[in-house]
Amino acid sequence: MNLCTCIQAESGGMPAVSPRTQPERNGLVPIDESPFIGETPQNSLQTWLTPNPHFYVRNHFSTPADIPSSWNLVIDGHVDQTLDLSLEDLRCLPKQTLPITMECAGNNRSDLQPKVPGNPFQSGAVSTAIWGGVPLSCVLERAGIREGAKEVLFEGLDSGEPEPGHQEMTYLRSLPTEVATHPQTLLAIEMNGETLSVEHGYPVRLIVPGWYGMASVKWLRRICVLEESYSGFFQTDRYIIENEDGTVDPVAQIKVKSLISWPNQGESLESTSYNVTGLAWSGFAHIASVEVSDDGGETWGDAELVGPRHRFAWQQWNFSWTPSRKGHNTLICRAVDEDGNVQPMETAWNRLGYIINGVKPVCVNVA
Ligand SMILES: Nc1nc2c(c(=O)[nH]1)N[C@H]1C(S)=C(S)[C@@H](COP(=O)(O)O)O[C@H]1N2
Ligand SMILES: [Mo]
Repeated sequence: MNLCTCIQAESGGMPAVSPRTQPERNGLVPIDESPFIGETPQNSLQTWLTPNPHFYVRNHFSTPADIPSSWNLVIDGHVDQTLDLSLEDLRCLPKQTLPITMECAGNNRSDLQPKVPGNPFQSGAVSTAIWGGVPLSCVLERAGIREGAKEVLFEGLDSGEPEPGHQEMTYLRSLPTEVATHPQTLLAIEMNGETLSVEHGYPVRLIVPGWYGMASVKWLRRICVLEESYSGFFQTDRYIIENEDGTVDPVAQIKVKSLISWPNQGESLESTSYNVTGLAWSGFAHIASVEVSDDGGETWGDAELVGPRHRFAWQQWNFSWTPSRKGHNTLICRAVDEDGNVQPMETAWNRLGYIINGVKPVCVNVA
């Protein structure tokens, strides 16, 4: 299988795909300016924890300019008692910290063929932080979820027109009650030991472990327990996969995926042995194995899983590689999780450009 997309591959010259050269803003590679969207630079896809200034940012609307001093988090709807919590109230509740990888559903969208509209992310709309906060279940328990609850709806402080001409709205997303009450679903107030920054959702954001980023609502102002399913722009018009048979699946848990963090695209190498490094993740289970191929998937070698091993954070891996031929070489990796999910060779193309988890070739030139 020829996966390489380099123009000069056949001549054995340098790959046409060059490493990122865009200027960085706030440490991020800019994708859009208003609202600001930026992805993690390549050099921060080589570490287990993403430094806060390098954690990708994805906003649908402008960042809320100022958080009202009267800010309180309201928990209402189908509950025994409505709660109205200040940041101080939340700080007094039992705290949990957890390393969690967050990936935007549109990560790698620029790799899709044919092209689709939407933010043209390369590989950097994925990052990992240790999130600190209060389990949402603890707050919902205090409010008392009533019999018959079906979903929990989360509302952010940010608002705008989701697309030109559309009516103005806030960012709203819901979760099934069992996901909302999962012991590791967090109301996060800290990121890598620091107070949450405004761009990442200060004062409080939701963190849904193992789910694509759209579920982790930033700048929370209201949590409402519902007896019915929520439908709204960000729930049923976006973040859906339209199947060929006419059915629709919501985008939910992160599908198994891996990337090569070194060598970089277009790197020039000598004919000697190298340590290829990378990351692999799945929202469904721990990573079971990662394999690497330098012959388009004819043969595969097992990578070694290294570093911390956590259920909801990506797994680092190493692979010792000695190029067997000079000139143009293409490396690919693929991951398998402990539920048996295998990273596909090719992404299932979809109109809105989500869940782009097909293998991603890295081309290098061996002298
Ligand atoms: N209130 C609010 N929450 C939001 C969003 C948003 O636009 N508004 N974007 C979502 C999307 S699509 C992603 S991928 C993550 C990104 O979080 P980050 O900017 O902290 O990386 O936030 C999610 N939460
Ligand atoms: Mo996203």
